[in-house]
Amino acid sequence: MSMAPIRNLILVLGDQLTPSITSLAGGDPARDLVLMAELGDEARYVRHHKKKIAFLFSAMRHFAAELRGLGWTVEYVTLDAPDNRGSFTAQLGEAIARHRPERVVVTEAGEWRVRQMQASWAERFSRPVDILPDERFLCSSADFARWAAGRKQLRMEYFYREMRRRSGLLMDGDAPAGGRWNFDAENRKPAKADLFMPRPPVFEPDPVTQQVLALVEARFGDHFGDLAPFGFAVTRSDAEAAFDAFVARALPKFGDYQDAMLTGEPFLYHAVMSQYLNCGLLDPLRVCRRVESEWRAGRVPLNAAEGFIRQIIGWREYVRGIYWLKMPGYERSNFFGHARKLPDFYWTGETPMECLRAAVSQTREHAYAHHIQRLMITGNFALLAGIDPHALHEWYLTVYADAYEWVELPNTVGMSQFADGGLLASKPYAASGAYINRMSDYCGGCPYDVKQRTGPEACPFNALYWDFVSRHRAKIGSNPRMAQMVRTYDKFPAEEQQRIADSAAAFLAGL
Ligand code: FAD
Ligand code: DLZ
Ligand code: SF4
Repeated sequence: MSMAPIRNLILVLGDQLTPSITSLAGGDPARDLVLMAELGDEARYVRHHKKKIAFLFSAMRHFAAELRGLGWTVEYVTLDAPDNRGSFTAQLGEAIARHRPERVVVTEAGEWRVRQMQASWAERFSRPVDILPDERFLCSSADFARWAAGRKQLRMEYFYREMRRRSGLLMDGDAPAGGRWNFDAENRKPAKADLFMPRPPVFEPDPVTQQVLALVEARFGDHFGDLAPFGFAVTRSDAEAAFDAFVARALPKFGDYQDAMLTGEPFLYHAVMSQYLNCGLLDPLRVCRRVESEWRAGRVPLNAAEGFIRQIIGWREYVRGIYWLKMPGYERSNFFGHARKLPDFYWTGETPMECLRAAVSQTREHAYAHHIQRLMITGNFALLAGIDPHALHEWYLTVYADAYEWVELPNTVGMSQFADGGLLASKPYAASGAYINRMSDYCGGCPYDVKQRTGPEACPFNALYWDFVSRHRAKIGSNPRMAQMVRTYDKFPAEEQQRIADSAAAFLAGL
């Protein structure tokens, strides 16, 4: 490429698809060059779901076009380009050697792994590398560390209230709108199949996406997941259209049915938006302000607006804070010492357990499962069965279109597996079949009997649950919310306790 000498080389990563991101905000389209690259290392550090790779490559290509439309010169290296070097460091080195920029500018990466690479570049390339903060979050890691300092327990609820005050979202002066901070108690209704269940809009692949789909099939055909049909939005305007559709059709019932699960309805009243938020196609704060205005205009109830905003300025910010507070090392947390191999059915979906079959099948199909499926089906089963939390972490990072370590790891290791010993969650999210039966219609179509506790026909979650309580009584008994379960177990007759241990062992032996 021939052009005037480059002042700054701005590297934009695949989850930084926001024109106002800090690396671009201080740049000058007339003098700076943007570099973006589709990289084998990034697609393979875990073997990502095919749909996730296609989504990101296509969104990156469309973002490069968006930047060119704004006057930027973008050097975009496709996966099959002859000068593709396969990794951030090698690709950057190649571009530096050719363009000899004064400085390299980049916004800090979302993952520890990539930040380590970024930190090595100045020395490696003998030139200044500006690593700028990612301002697409309400709370910086330094702010989170200040909030966490000196607290015995880090509870999301208190952090969330700070974020409400800081953002002014759903505030009436100093008080929370509606007089309460949290309306979660109203958000636990099981859903009923209904003819007018909303579905997220499907976007037909344009020629750019079609090219990417062919490339992904050729290069990553052996990765987990179905590539077709592909219907994600890959441009900012389509992602905004998907958000508009959610607001109009699903948001009003978002709160009520947040914890529900229904056969054949993977999306229910969820936003299906995390993949857009996490790569920068949608802006979290803008999305929350819009939801607040819908409530103020009387178009959605407060429990829906509050529940949605809490997920984004509460949970999403909180898990990121925990990630940066505890990395590196957090990925090796294993409070219960669990070491069992991840069962094959997490990849194949081939299990008679209907709830797990449904969750894995739709994950394969859509690269999506909603929160309660992740937490109370695949996560809960792994916890009860004693699966190695690191193997499970790699599974979640692989299979979901929204998965990046900063958000996935605390959700898996902390919230779902309690592997950090209770830093993030107030109790293990362990539940027997009764919970799944109450919140879903899966058990009706399952060969196992959810009402039986032991024996070959009993729902495996039941014996596994009580066996988990018994196995880990020393570690969970001091938790007030689990102590009750330990007492209940202790009241079972000795023969029943033996039947539980035998049933759990027989089931685990057959995994
Ligand atoms: P909705 O239910 O409609 O919620 C709206 C938005 O709130 C989401 O788009 C998301 O941005 C945010 N949100 C909701 N819950 C959480 C949460 N617990 N943590 C962070 N943000 C949240 N989310 C990811 O974005 N990436 C992940 O890799 C990821 N891994 C997870 C792994 C496990 C084991 C569990 C239990 C949860 C994980 N989550 C992850 C959180 C949550 O399940 C997804 O954000 C949510 O299912 C995305 O679907 P949605 O957009 O329809 O969400
Ligand atoms: C997840 C991902 C994938 C699959 N591919 C690329 C890529 O080819 N090029 C790129 O710049 N980024 C990709 N990403 C996102 C990066 O892995 C992401 O920037 C890091 O996870 C740091 O947050
Ligand atoms: Fe899942 Fe048990 Fe219900 Fe079957 S009976 S769907 S295994 S909870």
